[in-house]
Amino acid sequence: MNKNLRGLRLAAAPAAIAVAMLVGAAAPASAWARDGYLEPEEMGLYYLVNRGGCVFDYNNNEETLTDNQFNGPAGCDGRTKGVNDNTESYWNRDNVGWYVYTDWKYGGIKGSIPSGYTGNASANYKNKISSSSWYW
Ligand SMILES: [Ca+2]
Ligand SMILES: [Ca+2]
Repeated sequence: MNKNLRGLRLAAAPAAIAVAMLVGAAAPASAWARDGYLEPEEMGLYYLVNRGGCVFDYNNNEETLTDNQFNGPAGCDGRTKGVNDNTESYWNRDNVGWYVYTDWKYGGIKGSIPSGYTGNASANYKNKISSSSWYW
């Protein structure tokens, strides 16, 4: 998938919502970013080590994480807490790579998380990630 196709995918989401409403179907329980459930084509930042606690799932650049909070999974540790400077592990379920940064607006120390990679944040990143952007 090239960058243009990715843009199309993101732009297509509202259309999918409209179709679901037209047919009266319940919104899918999965495949939506920021819903607290990490699905394929999403990048996830976890509140605790070893993919523990809540997860912040996203699939578009986050210039800052100060306006994001943990929403799920249901009953998870860390729910409603802020994501900024508050993540200890990650799992990239997206088909692209993701950079994480220790400052907002893609500043500070930059780390790369290849597609499919999961792990615990090293000392440089643990509870310090503040923005994130995807890459090929
Ligand atoms: Ca999701
Ligand atoms: Ca954000």
